[in-house]
Amino acid sequence: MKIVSAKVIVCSPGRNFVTLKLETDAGVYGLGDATLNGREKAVVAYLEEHCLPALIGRDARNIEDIWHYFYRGAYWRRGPVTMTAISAIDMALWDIKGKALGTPLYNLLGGKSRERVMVYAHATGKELGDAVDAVGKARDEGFVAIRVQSSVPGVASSYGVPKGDRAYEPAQKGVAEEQVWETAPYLRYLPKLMDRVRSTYGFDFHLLHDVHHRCTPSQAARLAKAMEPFDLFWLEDPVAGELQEGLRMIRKHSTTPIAIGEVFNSIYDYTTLITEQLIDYVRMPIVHGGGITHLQKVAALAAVYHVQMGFHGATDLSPINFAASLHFDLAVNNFGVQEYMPHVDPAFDVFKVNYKFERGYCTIDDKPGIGVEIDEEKAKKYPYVAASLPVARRTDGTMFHW
Ligand code: EZ4
Ligand code: CO
Repeated sequence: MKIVSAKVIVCSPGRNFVTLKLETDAGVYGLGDATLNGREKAVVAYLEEHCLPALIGRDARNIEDIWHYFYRGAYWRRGPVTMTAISAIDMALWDIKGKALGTPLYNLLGGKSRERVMVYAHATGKELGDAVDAVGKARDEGFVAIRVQSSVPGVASSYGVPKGDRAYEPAQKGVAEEQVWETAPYLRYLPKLMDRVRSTYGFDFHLLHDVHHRCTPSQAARLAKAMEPFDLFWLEDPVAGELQEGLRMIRKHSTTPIAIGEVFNSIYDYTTLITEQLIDYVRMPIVHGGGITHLQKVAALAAVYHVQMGFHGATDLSPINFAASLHFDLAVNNFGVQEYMPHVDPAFDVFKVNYKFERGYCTIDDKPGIGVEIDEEKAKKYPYVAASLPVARRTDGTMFHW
């Protein structure tokens, strides 16, 4: 089954998405997500200039070999751009395999370990009361796992809080917006927010929070300890991901579960964290972490150490990635939770999806392969818009982690 054509489709139905379409001489085609928020064109160029010419003519059935061809075959390996390109190729090949065999992806990954996938909602507020209300709203919608974020009093801009009444989308048109952040007031504020959430709604639901890389190791250790009375499902990205040693300090002081790695892109980002049992959940998504082929290896390593999967699922990952994640979540034994941020309507004008949300869980139908379709004519109605993620500075102007 030879790959006869490969093309990259860039569209912006509400936000930018990069999609890879591979066609075979058997008439079966596959789709893969290649979206890297704010760096979309770098992946497009890497695919078009460096990968796709070498892909034409290869046997689409040999997914493992093709993966290693693009991973080992690139002397300059790893990194988000390269790995996102490999992920897209890998997803499209698994989509082809499923379609060729007439079976959904989860069957190729070992079959269903569960019938539905627990997802967590985003509850966000411009102030403490709003955030608490947003948790109540998510509970009313049936969510059993909820991430809460809110603005911090006295801090100009906080991660995860939308402007006006729009849905939260961190990337903004043009060059990066510069935001102002300070960690100390946040450290004082977060326990108050969590206390109010738990005292209002009790403990019979999973509560999550994303620190978004904004603590030093000792601040993170202090925060994780302060979170213990609130029984978090996880504290996400407490320190910047590249400082792996930072996780040791958190573990010394607290048993609050830790999730990390939405910015990671290979198993080597995780080997120390998993084998030293410094984390509880893997966040690296299929779209940035080398695709299904590589995530299977990460999930297997994680399983040995009783670490669970908790895929990143923000709206800047396309519906193709979300569907692939649900197949994976259904299949692996060590599944924890899946992030769920519904896409805005125009995205569903372009992508026809095979999953649905119902009372706290997502299910996926049994269409072969990944099962999401793209309407290429509709995609043309939504041309690419250059956009960037914000950057953050401290109040004195020092560049900081966003
Ligand atoms: O900021 O995907 O847990 N979710 C997150 C996301 C990330 C965005 C960056 O593009 O941290 O909202
Ligand atoms: Co995050």
